[in-house]
Amino acid sequence: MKKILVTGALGQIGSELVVKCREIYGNDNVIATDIRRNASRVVEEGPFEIVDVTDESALFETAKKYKVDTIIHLAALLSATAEKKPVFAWNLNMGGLMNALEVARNLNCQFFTPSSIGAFGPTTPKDQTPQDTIQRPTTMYGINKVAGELLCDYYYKKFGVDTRGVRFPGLISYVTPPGGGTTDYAVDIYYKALEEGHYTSYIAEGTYMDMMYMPDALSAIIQLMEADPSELKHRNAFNITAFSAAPEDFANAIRRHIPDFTMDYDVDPVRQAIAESWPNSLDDSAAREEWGFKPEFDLDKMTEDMLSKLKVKKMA
Ligand code: AKB
Repeated sequence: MKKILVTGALGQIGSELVVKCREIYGNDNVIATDIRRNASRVVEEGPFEIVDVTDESALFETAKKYKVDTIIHLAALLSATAEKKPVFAWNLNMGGLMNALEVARNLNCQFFTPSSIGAFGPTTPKDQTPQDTIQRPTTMYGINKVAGELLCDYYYKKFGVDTRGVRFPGLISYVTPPGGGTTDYAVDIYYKALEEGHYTSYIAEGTYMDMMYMPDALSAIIQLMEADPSELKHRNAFNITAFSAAPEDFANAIRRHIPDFTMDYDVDPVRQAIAESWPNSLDDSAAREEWGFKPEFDLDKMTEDMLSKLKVKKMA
């Protein structure tokens, strides 16, 4: 990766990935794009352009203007919002991906886009879900993710576009909150623990999903994009996980720092149904073997860091 264009750069992943990539590759070599502008490091510290990913020519012109050789396509709706707006989700998630792949093909760019644990469904083996297994998701988001994985493989096989991807679990970060996901509770719980000492979980006790702290997610993207292509047996997309946890595991980890923290439940049937259709835990051995994926943060290490960073953020 030398000159990178990032779509959805102000979202949960983009707002940290752009900063990290600029540290590695130089400010001018990471072009951030989004459909809006805000006062942030992403906008202020390097090239930033307003681009709607459903407008292929705008995306193409921006990529051409900056002579990019890599596209990291992050603009998408998450699972819970996609369930509320399925047609909009299809148009944005699939239309945006198709446009970004076409730009990558025309400008000969390397390409990354994230898939998700949402690419699995109720008939997928739930525990230690294999890399290659049944993928019959029952959500619009999941359908978009499976179709996206296949489309990226197609562009690799048919046109030789160097497409790579991971299936992200729930991502936890203190920088930019996620919006409209099923795993968002695992971020909200930390904010509420510090603000109110209490959290009401919309996901039921005993519901396990894979999770990951953002620094591990960012390293995974960069490591996979830098990986030797001859080592990659898979491409779109690798299972990756840091740990599997249910709401009560987060509560117990938080209590080791805030002993009076309490949690109760008010389960949201829509997000609970989505969570129940997803795996409890992934087998990420293909990512470990093919490109050396190795997360640094488990639940306790992440909780310690998350709470201390959020305290500093609150004081600022
Ligand atoms: C969501 O909950 O929709 C995302 C995901 C796991 O893809 N965080």
